[in-house]
Amino acid sequence: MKIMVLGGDGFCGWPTSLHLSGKGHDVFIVDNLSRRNIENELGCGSLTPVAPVMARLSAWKECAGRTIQFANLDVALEYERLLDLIREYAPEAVVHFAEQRSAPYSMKSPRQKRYTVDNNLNGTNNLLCAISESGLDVHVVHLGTMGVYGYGTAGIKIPEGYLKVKMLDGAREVEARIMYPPRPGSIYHVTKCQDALLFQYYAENDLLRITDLHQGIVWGTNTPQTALDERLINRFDYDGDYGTVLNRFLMQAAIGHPLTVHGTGGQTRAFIHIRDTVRCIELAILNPPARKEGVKIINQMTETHRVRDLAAIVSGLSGAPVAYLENPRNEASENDLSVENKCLLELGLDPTTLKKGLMEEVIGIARKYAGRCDKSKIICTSLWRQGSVSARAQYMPGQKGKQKYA
Ligand code: NAD
Ligand code: USQ
Repeated sequence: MKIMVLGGDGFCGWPTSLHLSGKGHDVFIVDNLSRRNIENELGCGSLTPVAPVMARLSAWKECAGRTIQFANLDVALEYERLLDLIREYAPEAVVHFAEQRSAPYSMKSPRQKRYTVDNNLNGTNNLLCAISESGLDVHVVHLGTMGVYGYGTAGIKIPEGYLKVKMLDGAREVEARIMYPPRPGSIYHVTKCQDALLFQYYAENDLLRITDLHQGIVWGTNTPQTALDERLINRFDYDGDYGTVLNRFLMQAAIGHPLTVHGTGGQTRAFIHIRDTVRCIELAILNPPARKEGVKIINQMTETHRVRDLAAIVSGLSGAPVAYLENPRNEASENDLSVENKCLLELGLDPTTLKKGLMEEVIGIARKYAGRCDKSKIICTSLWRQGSVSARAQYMPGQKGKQKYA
């Protein structure tokens, strides 16, 4: 199949591109390298040494004998170029990763809030509008987030996108299937909820075929393809803005930093290993919805965990102490989360769950590149509400009285 991967230079997009190319698909990456620019803005890069994009592509050609094409293009700003590219390449599927994906970054200041909204919503609308204008039958596979649902606050197992409800019209009861009510917890998550409305509209009005993958937090770093050669290595975000919780804990364990639990660590979240991410995306591409079916929504996660339980597991593995920090976010201090993930299991996914060996593999990679870590970037500094206490204020290296250790 001909597959265009928007955001194919990123953490999920790069291993997905290699996986699809390795499976014999013809892959075309589109990326404006904005994530590499944000590294410069934040003064913090990937823990692993990520090669320049052209070096990555020639290393893949050398190792796998496969060519991946690349265009440096801003999906949110360069509509005509995107349209021309879609017309020329005529992909059968477009995988859409090309968004600003960090919740803390999206809450940093008005500039980042506005950038996240402009970038994510214009990018998604441009893609859908260009496919419609091209007249081609292209299946869009979008990477959405479990965070659109609000993490189980309704007290039921979270269904895959749609909810069966009974509505009361006076004494009359009416049954309906509605989209699960959105409950975003950051500006970033707001953009994913709004993407969903764009998908609904273009699927109904323009009959586009769209799959929205509501993905949990991705952990791990390498896939069999990215491990082939150091120039193919995947990025490993560890900083307070882009690093996600489990990879951060594993990296902190590797360098002997206390594990940075926010609040009580009672937040329960959905997780998926990067090796399953790439498999799920291929399954989604191979099983598109029919033209008039509406948006197909799939929960792309394999397990749920509470943050403090993860900290205890990683601490048990490594001996790292646990630091309970003031939570810089505005989120429920405790929540239960139960999620339906039948779709992918029925399509044949054999889930990779949290295993000692896999966690040790990540710790090993983090140890190997520990010298590249800037410890001053570890603590989260982005605040959900101005004036709230930052995690940094709570964590003062050398002043043990300021933090609580488990
Ligand atoms: P990432 O930041 O590593 O990758 C995103 C890529 O998109 C980057 O290479 C960036 O340069 C590119 N990009 C951003 N805006 C663009 C634009 N306007 N034009 C062209 N390219 C653009 O993020 P990631 O972790 O790979 O996440 C990819 C997608 O998966 C995101 O949409 C995110 O919401 C979703 N997701 C990620 C996770 C996770 O844990 N990483 C979990 C759930 C969902
Ligand atoms: N947390 C800590 N300590 C840390 C980092 C995070 O306790 O050092 C806590 C946070 O407060 C939060 C939870 O861990 O309660 C998850 O935080 P995260 O940074 O791992 O994940 P999140 O901000 O939700 O975002 C990540 C990705 C995003 C994706 C989302 C999926 O960056 O792109 O959409 O996971 S989900 O969480 O299911 O919405």
